[in-house]
Amino acid sequence: MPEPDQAIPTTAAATARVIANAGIERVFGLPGGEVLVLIDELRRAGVDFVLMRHESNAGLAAAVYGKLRGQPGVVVATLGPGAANLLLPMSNAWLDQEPLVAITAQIPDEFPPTHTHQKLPLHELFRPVSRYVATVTGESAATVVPRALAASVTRPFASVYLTLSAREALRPSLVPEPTPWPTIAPTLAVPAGDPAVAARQLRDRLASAERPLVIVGLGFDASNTHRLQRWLAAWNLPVAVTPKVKGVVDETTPSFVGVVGGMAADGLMCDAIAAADLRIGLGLDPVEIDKTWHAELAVHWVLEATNACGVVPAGVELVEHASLLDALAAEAAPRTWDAPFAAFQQRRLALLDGHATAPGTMWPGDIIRALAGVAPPDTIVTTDVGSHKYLFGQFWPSRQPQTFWMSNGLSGMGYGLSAAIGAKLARPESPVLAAVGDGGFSMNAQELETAERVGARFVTVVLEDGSYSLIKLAQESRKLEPYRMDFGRIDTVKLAEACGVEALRTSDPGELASAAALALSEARSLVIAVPVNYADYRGMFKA
Ligand SMILES: Cc1ncc(C[n+]2csc(CCOP(=O)(O)OP(=O)(O)O)c2C)c(N)n1
Repeated sequence: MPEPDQAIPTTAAATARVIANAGIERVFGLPGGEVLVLIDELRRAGVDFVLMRHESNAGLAAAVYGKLRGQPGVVVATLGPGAANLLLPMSNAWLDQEPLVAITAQIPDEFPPTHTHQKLPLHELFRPVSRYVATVTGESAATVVPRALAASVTRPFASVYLTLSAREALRPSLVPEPTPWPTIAPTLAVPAGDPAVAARQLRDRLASAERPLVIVGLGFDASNTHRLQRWLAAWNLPVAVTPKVKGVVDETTPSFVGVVGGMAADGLMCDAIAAADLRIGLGLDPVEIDKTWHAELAVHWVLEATNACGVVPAGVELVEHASLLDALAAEAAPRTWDAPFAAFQQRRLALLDGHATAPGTMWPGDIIRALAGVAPPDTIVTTDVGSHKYLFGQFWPSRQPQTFWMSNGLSGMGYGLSAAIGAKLARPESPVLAAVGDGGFSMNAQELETAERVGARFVTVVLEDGSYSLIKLAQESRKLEPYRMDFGRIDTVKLAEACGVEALRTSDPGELASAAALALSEARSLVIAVPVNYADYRGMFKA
Protein backbone atom coordinates (compact mmCIF):
# COMPACT_ATOMS: atom_id res chain seq x y z
CA MET A 1 0.00 0.00 0.00
CA PRO A 2 1.46 3.47 -0.86
CA GLU A 3 2.45 5.77 1.98
CA PRO A 4 -0.39 8.22 2.72
CA ASP A 5 0.27 11.82 1.70
CA GLN A 6 1.09 13.66 4.96
CA ALA A 7 -0.85 16.74 3.91
CA ILE A 8 -4.09 14.82 3.47
CA PRO A 9 -5.47 13.26 6.63
CA THR A 10 -6.09 9.56 6.60
CA THR A 11 -9.59 8.23 7.15
CA ALA A 12 -8.58 7.31 10.70
CA ALA A 13 -7.28 10.83 11.31
CA ALA A 14 -10.45 12.39 9.90
CA THR A 15 -12.56 10.12 12.11
CA ALA A 16 -10.52 11.04 15.17
CA ARG A 17 -10.82 14.74 14.38
CA VAL A 18 -14.59 14.54 14.14
CA ILE A 19 -14.67 12.85 17.55
CA ALA A 20 -12.31 15.38 19.10
CA ASN A 21 -14.23 18.27 17.56
CA ALA A 22 -17.40 17.01 19.18
CA GLY A 23 -15.77 17.67 22.56
CA ILE A 24 -15.34 13.98 23.31
CA GLU A 25 -12.29 13.65 25.55
CA ARG A 26 -12.33 9.88 26.07
CA VAL A 27 -13.26 6.79 24.15
CA PHE A 28 -13.45 3.39 25.82
CA GLY A 29 -12.40 0.07 24.39
CA LEU A 30 -10.20 -2.93 23.99
CA PRO A 31 -7.83 -3.02 21.03
CA GLY A 32 -6.99 -5.39 18.24
CA GLY A 33 -4.36 -4.87 15.57
CA GLU A 34 -7.04 -3.69 13.18
CA VAL A 35 -7.91 -0.58 15.22
CA LEU A 36 -4.38 0.46 16.25
CA VAL A 37 -4.22 3.23 13.68
CA LEU A 38 -7.55 4.69 14.80
CA ILE A 39 -6.49 4.58 18.45
CA ASP A 40 -3.24 6.30 17.52
CA GLU A 41 -5.05 9.02 15.60
CA LEU A 42 -7.41 9.53 18.53
CA ARG A 43 -4.35 9.98 20.75
CA ARG A 44 -2.91 12.54 18.33
CA ALA A 45 -6.24 14.38 18.33
CA GLY A 46 -6.16 14.55 22.14
CA VAL A 47 -8.77 11.87 22.79
CA ASP A 48 -7.79 9.49 25.59
CA PHE A 49 -8.31 5.75 25.17
CA VAL A 50 -9.71 4.13 28.33
CA LEU A 51 -8.27 0.64 28.08
CA MET A 52 -10.69 -1.90 29.57
CA ARG A 53 -10.72 -5.67 30.07
CA HIS A 54 -13.86 -6.58 28.16
CA GLU A 55 -15.56 -4.80 25.25
CA SER A 56 -18.93 -5.23 26.89
CA ASN A 57 -17.80 -3.31 29.97
CA ALA A 58 -16.17 -0.68 27.78
CA GLY A 59 -19.43 -0.10 25.90
CA LEU A 60 -21.48 0.14 29.10
CA ALA A 61 -18.99 2.59 30.63
CA ALA A 62 -18.84 4.68 27.45
CA ALA A 63 -22.62 5.08 27.27
CA VAL A 64 -22.91 6.31 30.87
CA TYR A 65 -19.92 8.60 30.39
CA GLY A 66 -21.55 10.06 27.28
CA LYS A 67 -25.02 10.49 28.74
CA LEU A 68 -23.70 12.24 31.84
CA ARG A 69 -21.69 14.64 29.67
CA GLY A 70 -24.57 15.23 27.26
CA GLN A 71 -22.62 13.87 24.30
CA PRO A 72 -22.12 10.55 22.48
CA GLY A 73 -20.24 7.84 24.35
CA VAL A 74 -17.74 6.14 22.04
CA VAL A 75 -16.45 2.58 22.24
CA VAL A 76 -13.74 1.19 19.95
CA ALA A 77 -13.17 -2.53 19.41
CA THR A 78 -11.58 -4.81 16.92
CA LEU A 79 -13.43 -6.82 14.30
CA GLY A 80 -14.94 -10.30 14.79
CA PRO A 81 -14.76 -11.27 18.48
CA GLY A 82 -14.27 -7.71 19.75
CA ALA A 83 -17.29 -6.54 17.82
CA ALA A 84 -19.34 -9.56 18.92
CA ASN A 85 -18.66 -8.64 22.54
CA LEU A 86 -20.38 -5.33 21.94
CA LEU A 87 -23.82 -6.77 21.42
CA LEU A 88 -24.79 -6.38 25.08
CA PRO A 89 -23.87 -2.69 25.51
CA MET A 90 -25.36 -1.85 22.12
CA SER A 91 -28.60 -3.58 23.09
CA ASN A 92 -28.51 -1.80 26.43
CA ALA A 93 -28.07 1.61 24.81
CA TRP A 94 -30.87 0.80 22.37
CA LEU A 95 -33.42 -0.09 25.05
CA ASP A 96 -32.22 2.16 27.88
CA GLN A 97 -31.89 5.35 25.80
CA GLU A 98 -28.16 5.80 26.22
CA PRO A 99 -26.08 7.47 23.47
CA LEU A 100 -23.47 4.99 22.29
CA VAL A 101 -21.36 5.04 19.14
CA ALA A 102 -19.49 1.80 18.50
CA ILE A 103 -16.64 1.78 16.01
CA THR A 104 -15.10 -1.54 15.11
CA ALA A 105 -12.84 -2.83 12.42
CA GLN A 106 -14.11 -5.07 9.63
CA ILE A 107 -12.64 -7.11 6.79
CA PRO A 108 -12.58 -4.74 3.79
CA ASP A 109 -15.32 -5.37 1.22
CA GLU A 110 -12.73 -5.68 -1.53
CA PHE A 111 -11.11 -8.75 0.07
CA PRO A 112 -11.94 -12.00 -1.76
CA PRO A 113 -14.92 -13.96 -0.38
CA THR A 114 -12.53 -16.74 0.66
CA HIS A 115 -11.09 -14.40 3.30
CA THR A 116 -13.32 -15.54 6.11
CA HIS A 117 -11.06 -15.40 9.17
CA GLN A 118 -12.88 -13.34 11.85
CA LYS A 119 -15.41 -12.18 9.27
CA LEU A 120 -18.91 -11.71 10.63
CA PRO A 121 -21.84 -9.92 9.01
CA LEU A 122 -21.40 -7.06 11.47
CA HIS A 123 -23.74 -4.53 9.93
CA GLU A 124 -26.48 -7.14 9.81
CA LEU A 125 -25.76 -8.17 13.40
CA PHE A 126 -25.99 -4.67 14.77
CA ARG A 127 -28.69 -3.15 12.55
CA PRO A 128 -31.63 -4.32 14.73
CA VAL A 129 -30.15 -2.55 17.77
CA SER A 130 -28.72 0.53 16.06
CA ARG A 131 -30.34 3.71 14.83
CA TYR A 132 -27.69 4.16 12.18
CA VAL A 133 -25.18 1.73 10.65
CA ALA A 134 -22.48 2.73 8.18
CA THR A 135 -19.02 2.02 6.80
CA VAL A 136 -16.48 4.77 7.25
CA THR A 137 -14.41 5.37 4.11
CA GLY A 138 -12.07 8.05 2.89
CA GLU A 139 -14.92 9.48 0.88
CA SER A 140 -17.43 9.45 3.72
CA ALA A 141 -15.60 9.99 7.02
CA ALA A 142 -16.26 13.72 7.21
CA THR A 143 -20.00 13.21 6.78
CA VAL A 144 -20.73 9.73 8.12
CA VAL A 145 -18.98 10.13 11.47
CA PRO A 146 -20.74 13.42 12.40
CA ARG A 147 -24.03 11.89 11.28
CA ALA A 148 -23.45 8.88 13.50
CA LEU A 149 -22.56 11.02 16.52
CA ALA A 150 -25.61 13.22 15.99
CA ALA A 151 -27.92 10.21 15.59
CA SER A 152 -26.89 8.84 18.98
CA VAL A 153 -27.88 12.04 20.81
CA THR A 154 -31.18 12.55 19.01
CA ARG A 155 -33.99 11.78 21.46
CA PRO A 156 -34.63 9.06 22.34
CA PHE A 157 -30.87 8.55 22.65
CA ALA A 158 -29.68 5.36 20.98
CA SER A 159 -26.84 3.19 19.76
CA VAL A 160 -25.18 3.63 16.37
CA TYR A 161 -22.60 1.45 14.70
CA LEU A 162 -19.69 2.17 12.37
CA THR A 163 -17.08 -0.04 10.79
CA LEU A 164 -13.69 1.18 9.67
CA SER A 165 -11.38 -1.36 8.11
CA ALA A 166 -7.67 -1.26 8.92
CA ARG A 167 -6.93 -0.76 5.25
CA GLU A 168 -9.37 2.13 4.87
CA ALA A 169 -8.08 3.71 8.08
CA LEU A 170 -4.75 4.37 6.31
CA ARG A 171 -6.23 5.71 3.09
CA PRO A 172 -6.45 9.45 2.49
CA SER A 173 -9.73 11.05 3.47
CA LEU A 174 -10.70 12.69 0.23
CA VAL A 175 -13.58 14.88 1.28
CA PRO A 176 -12.69 18.23 2.87
CA GLU A 177 -13.59 18.58 6.49
CA PRO A 178 -16.70 20.72 7.01
CA THR A 179 -16.27 24.35 8.06
CA PRO A 180 -17.61 25.04 10.57
CA TRP A 181 -17.86 21.63 12.16
CA PRO A 182 -21.45 20.64 12.89
CA THR A 183 -22.46 20.92 16.54
CA ILE A 184 -23.13 17.58 18.14
CA ALA A 185 -25.61 18.23 20.94
CA PRO A 186 -28.65 16.48 22.38
CA THR A 187 -31.51 17.10 19.96
CA LEU A 188 -35.27 16.77 20.14
CA ALA A 189 -37.33 16.89 16.96
CA VAL A 190 -39.83 19.67 17.67
CA PRO A 191 -43.05 17.90 18.58
CA ALA A 192 -46.29 18.81 16.81
CA GLY A 193 -48.49 19.21 19.88
CA ASP A 194 -49.41 22.65 21.25
CA PRO A 195 -48.11 22.84 24.85
CA ALA A 196 -50.79 25.39 25.87
CA VAL A 197 -53.56 23.08 24.66
CA ALA A 198 -51.95 20.05 26.29
CA ALA A 199 -51.57 21.98 29.57
CA ARG A 200 -55.25 23.01 29.51
CA GLN A 201 -56.37 19.42 28.84
CA LEU A 202 -54.24 18.11 31.67
CA ARG A 203 -55.44 20.79 34.07
CA ASP A 204 -59.08 20.01 33.20
CA ARG A 205 -58.55 16.33 33.85
CA LEU A 206 -56.82 17.02 37.14
CA ALA A 207 -59.72 19.23 38.20
CA SER A 208 -61.96 16.18 38.39
CA ALA A 209 -59.38 13.66 39.68
CA GLU A 210 -59.47 12.57 43.32
CA ARG A 211 -56.34 10.42 43.21
CA PRO A 212 -54.01 11.57 40.42
CA LEU A 213 -50.56 10.07 40.11
CA VAL A 214 -47.82 11.58 37.96
CA ILE A 215 -45.53 8.80 36.73
CA VAL A 216 -42.25 10.11 35.33
CA GLY A 217 -40.31 7.80 33.05
CA LEU A 218 -37.21 7.31 30.93
CA GLY A 219 -38.39 9.70 28.19
CA PHE A 220 -38.25 12.64 30.59
CA ASP A 221 -35.17 14.80 30.00
CA ALA A 222 -33.26 15.54 33.21
CA SER A 223 -32.70 19.12 32.00
CA ASN A 224 -36.37 19.77 32.78
CA THR A 225 -36.00 18.64 36.40
CA HIS A 226 -36.37 22.13 37.83
CA ARG A 227 -39.56 22.77 35.84
CA LEU A 228 -41.04 19.47 36.93
CA GLN A 229 -40.24 20.01 40.58
CA ARG A 230 -41.67 23.56 40.50
CA TRP A 231 -44.98 22.32 39.07
CA LEU A 232 -45.28 19.31 41.38
CA ALA A 233 -44.49 21.40 44.46
CA ALA A 234 -46.87 24.20 43.51
CA TRP A 235 -49.76 21.80 42.92
CA ASN A 236 -48.76 19.30 45.62
CA LEU A 237 -49.18 16.37 43.25
CA PRO A 238 -48.36 12.74 44.17
CA VAL A 239 -45.53 11.45 42.01
CA ALA A 240 -43.88 8.13 41.18
CA VAL A 241 -40.85 7.55 38.96
CA THR A 242 -39.32 4.68 37.04
CA PRO A 243 -35.80 3.60 38.06
CA LYS A 244 -34.05 5.24 35.12
CA VAL A 245 -35.15 8.74 36.15
CA LYS A 246 -34.69 8.35 39.89
CA GLY A 247 -33.66 11.71 41.29
CA VAL A 248 -35.75 13.97 39.04
CA VAL A 249 -37.90 14.33 42.15
CA ASP A 250 -36.44 14.33 45.64
CA GLU A 251 -37.52 10.94 46.97
CA THR A 252 -37.43 12.17 50.55
CA THR A 253 -40.32 14.61 49.96
CA PRO A 254 -43.79 13.69 51.30
CA SER A 255 -45.42 13.66 47.83
CA PHE A 256 -43.12 10.86 46.60
CA VAL A 257 -45.14 7.65 46.25
CA GLY A 258 -42.49 5.18 45.04
CA VAL A 259 -40.66 3.62 42.12
CA VAL A 260 -42.62 1.75 39.47
CA GLY A 261 -41.14 -0.60 36.90
CA GLY A 262 -40.47 -3.98 38.45
CA MET A 263 -38.51 -3.12 41.59
CA ALA A 264 -39.11 -4.37 45.16
CA ALA A 265 -42.67 -3.73 46.39
CA ASP A 266 -43.89 -3.89 42.79
CA GLY A 267 -47.20 -5.44 43.81
CA LEU A 268 -47.79 -2.53 46.16
CA MET A 269 -46.84 -0.05 43.46
CA CYS A 270 -49.13 -1.76 40.94
CA ASP A 271 -51.97 -1.51 43.50
CA ALA A 272 -51.23 2.21 43.94
CA ILE A 273 -51.28 2.69 40.18
CA ALA A 274 -54.59 0.83 39.95
CA ALA A 275 -56.01 2.94 42.79
CA ALA A 276 -55.21 6.17 40.94
CA ASP A 277 -58.10 7.66 38.99
CA LEU A 278 -55.75 9.62 36.72
CA ARG A 279 -52.36 8.27 35.67
CA ILE A 280 -50.19 10.89 34.00
CA GLY A 281 -47.38 9.18 32.09
CA LEU A 282 -44.78 11.96 31.80
CA GLY A 283 -42.12 10.56 29.49
CA LEU A 284 -43.19 7.13 30.65
CA ASP A 285 -41.55 4.46 28.49
CA PRO A 286 -42.96 0.93 28.90
CA VAL A 287 -39.51 -0.49 28.14
CA GLU A 288 -38.91 -0.27 31.89
CA ILE A 289 -42.10 -2.05 32.89
CA ASP A 290 -42.27 -5.84 32.97
CA LYS A 291 -46.02 -5.88 33.74
CA THR A 292 -48.91 -4.91 31.48
CA TRP A 293 -50.71 -2.18 33.46
CA HIS A 294 -49.48 0.50 31.06
CA ALA A 295 -51.54 -1.16 28.32
CA GLU A 296 -54.54 -2.25 30.41
CA LEU A 297 -55.17 0.86 32.48
CA ALA A 298 -55.91 4.28 31.02
CA VAL A 299 -52.80 6.46 30.99
CA HIS A 300 -52.81 10.15 30.10
CA TRP A 301 -49.58 10.13 28.08
CA VAL A 302 -47.45 13.26 28.07
CA LEU A 303 -44.56 12.41 25.75
CA GLU A 304 -42.13 14.57 23.82
CA ALA A 305 -40.31 11.81 21.94
CA THR A 306 -41.05 8.26 20.86
CA ASN A 307 -40.24 5.47 23.27
CA ALA A 308 -36.93 3.59 23.07
CA CYS A 309 -38.11 1.44 20.18
CA GLY A 310 -39.58 4.32 18.17
CA VAL A 311 -43.21 3.67 19.14
CA VAL A 312 -45.83 6.15 20.34
CA PRO A 313 -49.11 4.89 21.92
CA ALA A 314 -52.00 5.13 19.43
CA GLY A 315 -53.57 8.57 19.19
CA VAL A 316 -50.94 10.32 21.33
CA GLU A 317 -49.57 13.64 20.05
CA LEU A 318 -46.02 14.46 21.15
CA VAL A 319 -45.63 17.72 23.03
CA GLU A 320 -42.57 19.58 24.30
CA HIS A 321 -42.20 19.12 28.06
CA ALA A 322 -40.41 22.38 28.89
CA SER A 323 -43.19 24.62 27.55
CA LEU A 324 -45.90 22.35 28.90
CA LEU A 325 -44.46 22.35 32.42
CA ASP A 326 -43.98 26.13 32.30
CA ALA A 327 -47.62 26.57 31.23
CA LEU A 328 -48.82 24.33 34.07
CA ALA A 329 -46.68 26.01 36.72
CA ALA A 330 -47.91 29.43 35.60
CA GLU A 331 -51.44 28.58 36.75
CA ALA A 332 -52.88 27.72 40.12
CA ALA A 333 -53.76 24.11 40.90
CA PRO A 334 -57.34 23.35 39.86
CA ARG A 335 -58.03 21.76 43.25
CA THR A 336 -56.23 20.26 46.26
CA TRP A 337 -55.33 16.67 47.01
CA ASP A 338 -54.77 15.40 50.49
CA ALA A 339 -52.12 12.67 50.29
CA PRO A 340 -54.32 10.11 48.49
CA PHE A 341 -51.53 7.50 48.50
CA ALA A 342 -50.51 7.86 52.15
CA ALA A 343 -51.39 4.26 53.03
CA PHE A 344 -49.26 2.92 50.14
CA GLN A 345 -46.38 5.18 51.09
CA GLN A 346 -46.41 3.95 54.68
CA ARG A 347 -46.56 0.30 53.64
CA ARG A 348 -43.71 0.84 51.21
CA LEU A 349 -41.37 2.34 53.78
CA ALA A 350 -42.33 -0.25 56.39
CA LEU A 351 -40.80 -2.91 54.11
CA LEU A 352 -37.37 -1.57 55.04
CA ASP A 353 -37.93 -2.63 58.66
CA GLY A 354 -36.83 -6.09 59.70
CA HIS A 355 -34.00 -8.24 60.96
CA ALA A 356 -31.57 -10.56 59.21
CA THR A 357 -32.74 -14.15 59.53
CA ALA A 358 -29.32 -15.80 59.19
CA PRO A 359 -26.33 -15.19 61.47
CA GLY A 360 -23.50 -13.13 60.00
CA THR A 361 -25.72 -11.46 57.40
CA MET A 362 -27.13 -7.96 57.11
CA TRP A 363 -30.81 -7.13 56.70
CA PRO A 364 -31.25 -5.55 53.21
CA GLY A 365 -33.12 -2.57 54.64
CA ASP A 366 -30.17 -1.85 56.93
CA ILE A 367 -27.82 -1.72 53.94
CA ILE A 368 -29.93 1.03 52.38
CA ARG A 369 -30.27 2.95 55.63
CA ALA A 370 -26.58 2.70 56.51
CA LEU A 371 -25.41 3.92 53.10
CA ALA A 372 -28.14 6.53 52.55
CA GLY A 373 -27.32 7.98 55.96
CA VAL A 374 -23.77 8.85 54.91
CA ALA A 375 -23.85 9.37 51.11
CA PRO A 376 -23.92 13.05 50.09
CA PRO A 377 -26.98 14.02 47.97
CA ASP A 378 -24.91 14.22 44.77
CA THR A 379 -23.65 10.65 45.17
CA ILE A 380 -24.07 8.72 41.93
CA VAL A 381 -25.35 5.21 42.63
CA THR A 382 -25.08 2.44 40.06
CA THR A 383 -26.51 -1.05 40.42
CA ASP A 384 -26.04 -4.31 38.65
CA VAL A 385 -29.01 -6.61 37.92
CA GLY A 386 -30.56 -8.93 40.48
CA SER A 387 -32.23 -8.75 43.89
CA HIS A 388 -29.96 -5.91 44.97
CA LYS A 389 -31.19 -3.87 41.99
CA TYR A 390 -34.79 -4.32 43.13
CA LEU A 391 -33.75 -3.24 46.63
CA PHE A 392 -31.77 -0.16 45.61
CA GLY A 393 -34.13 0.71 42.76
CA GLN A 394 -37.09 0.97 45.11
CA PHE A 395 -35.53 2.20 48.32
CA TRP A 396 -32.43 4.24 47.54
CA PRO A 397 -33.58 7.80 48.34
CA SER A 398 -32.33 9.62 45.22
CA ARG A 399 -32.36 13.38 45.57
CA GLN A 400 -30.76 14.77 42.43
CA PRO A 401 -31.22 14.03 38.70
CA GLN A 402 -28.86 11.63 36.93
CA THR A 403 -27.54 10.23 40.21
CA PHE A 404 -28.94 6.73 39.76
CA TRP A 405 -27.92 4.36 36.98
CA MET A 406 -29.17 0.88 36.24
CA SER A 407 -29.88 -1.27 33.22
CA ASN A 408 -33.65 -1.60 33.25
CA GLY A 409 -34.85 -1.70 29.66
CA LEU A 410 -32.43 -4.53 28.91
CA SER A 411 -31.65 -5.45 32.53
CA GLY A 412 -28.23 -6.78 31.60
CA MET A 413 -25.91 -8.08 34.30
CA GLY A 414 -22.46 -6.52 34.27
CA TYR A 415 -23.78 -2.97 34.18
CA GLY A 416 -23.05 -1.78 37.72
CA LEU A 417 -19.27 -1.75 37.85
CA SER A 418 -18.90 -0.56 34.25
CA ALA A 419 -21.43 2.24 34.79
CA ALA A 420 -19.55 3.36 37.90
CA ILE A 421 -16.34 3.73 35.87
CA GLY A 422 -18.12 5.79 33.21
CA ALA A 423 -19.89 7.89 35.83
CA LYS A 424 -16.77 8.66 37.87
CA LEU A 425 -14.80 9.67 34.76
CA ALA A 426 -17.67 11.91 33.64
CA ARG A 427 -18.24 13.47 37.09
CA PRO A 428 -14.94 13.23 38.98
CA GLU A 429 -16.22 15.63 41.65
CA SER A 430 -19.22 13.41 42.58
CA PRO A 431 -18.93 10.50 45.00
CA VAL A 432 -19.84 7.22 43.25
CA LEU A 433 -21.24 4.08 44.85
CA ALA A 434 -21.76 0.81 42.96
CA ALA A 435 -24.11 -1.80 44.46
CA VAL A 436 -23.67 -5.20 42.83
CA GLY A 437 -24.53 -8.84 43.47
CA ASP A 438 -21.80 -11.45 43.90
CA GLY A 439 -22.95 -13.08 40.66
CA GLY A 440 -22.63 -9.90 38.61
CA PHE A 441 -19.40 -8.97 40.40
CA SER A 442 -17.78 -12.21 39.28
CA MET A 443 -18.64 -11.31 35.67
CA ASN A 444 -16.42 -8.25 35.63
CA ALA A 445 -14.61 -7.66 38.94
CA GLN A 446 -11.39 -7.39 36.96
CA GLU A 447 -12.47 -3.91 35.90
CA LEU A 448 -11.59 -2.80 39.43
CA GLU A 449 -8.01 -2.74 38.18
CA THR A 450 -9.14 -0.60 35.24
CA ALA A 451 -10.94 1.79 37.57
CA GLU A 452 -7.89 2.18 39.78
CA ARG A 453 -5.57 2.60 36.78
CA VAL A 454 -7.67 5.30 35.12
CA GLY A 455 -8.32 7.14 38.39
CA ALA A 456 -12.02 6.30 38.64
CA ARG A 457 -12.18 5.77 42.40
CA PHE A 458 -15.48 4.70 43.93
CA VAL A 459 -17.00 2.46 46.57
CA THR A 460 -18.35 -0.92 45.53
CA VAL A 461 -20.74 -2.75 47.82
CA VAL A 462 -21.00 -6.43 46.92
CA LEU A 463 -24.10 -8.13 48.33
CA GLU A 464 -22.93 -11.67 48.87
CA ASP A 465 -25.50 -14.45 48.96
CA GLY A 466 -23.67 -17.15 47.01
CA SER A 467 -26.45 -17.38 44.45
CA TYR A 468 -28.24 -15.80 41.55
CA SER A 469 -30.75 -14.88 44.19
CA LEU A 470 -33.32 -13.09 42.06
CA ILE A 471 -33.65 -16.15 39.86
CA LYS A 472 -33.57 -18.44 42.89
CA LEU A 473 -36.55 -16.54 44.27
CA ALA A 474 -38.32 -16.81 40.92
CA GLN A 475 -37.66 -20.56 40.93
CA GLU A 476 -39.18 -20.75 44.39
CA SER A 477 -42.25 -18.71 43.55
CA ARG A 478 -42.90 -20.91 40.49
CA LYS A 479 -42.77 -23.90 42.86
CA LEU A 480 -39.88 -25.49 40.95
CA GLU A 481 -37.32 -27.72 42.63
CA PRO A 482 -34.36 -25.74 43.98
CA TYR A 483 -31.81 -26.45 41.22
CA ARG A 484 -28.46 -24.95 40.20
CA MET A 485 -28.92 -21.42 41.50
CA ASP A 486 -26.09 -21.45 44.06
CA PHE A 487 -22.49 -21.02 43.10
CA GLY A 488 -19.25 -21.58 45.01
CA ARG A 489 -17.96 -18.63 46.94
CA ILE A 490 -15.18 -16.49 45.48
CA ASP A 491 -13.65 -14.37 48.20
CA THR A 492 -14.73 -10.84 47.29
CA VAL A 493 -12.11 -9.27 49.54
CA LYS A 494 -9.23 -11.24 48.01
CA LEU A 495 -10.57 -10.65 44.50
CA ALA A 496 -10.64 -6.89 45.08
CA GLU A 497 -7.20 -6.92 46.68
CA ALA A 498 -5.84 -8.90 43.73
CA CYS A 499 -6.99 -5.99 41.55
CA GLY A 500 -5.17 -3.51 43.78
CA VAL A 501 -8.24 -2.27 45.64
CA GLU A 502 -8.65 -2.20 49.40
CA ALA A 503 -11.54 -4.30 50.70
CA LEU A 504 -13.32 -5.47 53.84
CA ARG A 505 -16.29 -7.62 54.80
CA THR A 506 -18.88 -6.61 57.34
CA SER A 507 -22.33 -7.54 58.53
CA ASP A 508 -22.47 -4.56 60.89
CA PRO A 509 -24.48 -1.59 59.51
CA GLY A 510 -22.46 0.88 61.59
CA GLU A 511 -19.19 -0.39 60.15
CA LEU A 512 -20.64 -0.35 56.62
CA ALA A 513 -21.71 3.28 57.09
CA SER A 514 -18.41 4.50 58.52
CA ALA A 515 -16.23 2.65 55.98
CA ALA A 516 -18.33 3.91 53.05
CA ALA A 517 -18.45 7.47 54.42
CA LEU A 518 -14.69 7.65 54.80
CA ALA A 519 -13.90 6.21 51.37
CA LEU A 520 -16.50 8.44 49.65
CA SER A 521 -15.20 11.55 51.37
CA GLU A 522 -11.60 10.70 50.49
CA ALA A 523 -12.54 9.67 46.90
CA ARG A 524 -10.82 6.36 47.52
CA SER A 525 -11.54 2.98 45.97
CA LEU A 526 -13.01 0.52 48.43
CA VAL A 527 -14.86 -2.75 48.07
CA ILE A 528 -17.18 -3.69 50.92
CA ALA A 529 -18.51 -7.24 50.95
CA VAL A 530 -21.82 -7.51 52.78
CA PRO A 531 -23.22 -10.99 53.39
CA VAL A 532 -26.99 -11.18 52.91
CA ASN A 533 -29.54 -13.97 53.14
CA TYR A 534 -31.45 -14.27 49.85
CA ALA A 535 -34.56 -15.29 51.80
CA ASP A 536 -34.69 -11.84 53.41
CA TYR A 537 -35.75 -10.36 50.07
CA ARG A 538 -38.90 -12.49 49.97
CA GLY A 539 -41.18 -10.17 51.89
CA MET A 540 -40.04 -7.10 49.98
CA PHE A 541 -40.53 -8.70 46.60
CA LYS A 542 -43.90 -10.25 47.37
CA ALA A 543 -45.38 -6.98 48.67
C1 LIG B 1 -26.33 -10.87 31.19
C2 LIG B 1 -27.45 -11.44 31.99
N1 LIG B 1 -27.52 -12.76 32.20
C3 LIG B 1 -28.53 -13.31 32.94
C4 LIG B 1 -29.50 -12.50 33.46
C5 LIG B 1 -30.64 -13.11 34.27
N2 LIG B 1 -30.50 -12.68 35.67
C6 LIG B 1 -31.17 -11.65 36.18
S1 LIG B 1 -30.82 -11.36 37.76
C7 LIG B 1 -29.77 -12.66 37.85
C8 LIG B 1 -29.08 -13.01 39.13
C9 LIG B 1 -28.03 -12.02 39.51
O1 LIG B 1 -27.29 -12.55 40.59
P1 LIG B 1 -26.35 -11.62 41.44
O2 LIG B 1 -25.53 -10.77 40.57
O3 LIG B 1 -25.65 -12.43 42.45
O4 LIG B 1 -27.40 -10.65 42.15
P2 LIG B 1 -28.52 -11.04 43.22
O5 LIG B 1 -29.75 -11.43 42.49
O6 LIG B 1 -28.00 -12.19 44.03
O7 LIG B 1 -28.70 -9.78 44.02
C10 LIG B 1 -29.70 -13.32 36.62
C11 LIG B 1 -28.88 -14.50 36.36
C12 LIG B 1 -29.43 -11.13 33.16
N3 LIG B 1 -30.35 -10.26 33.57
N4 LIG B 1 -28.39 -10.61 32.47
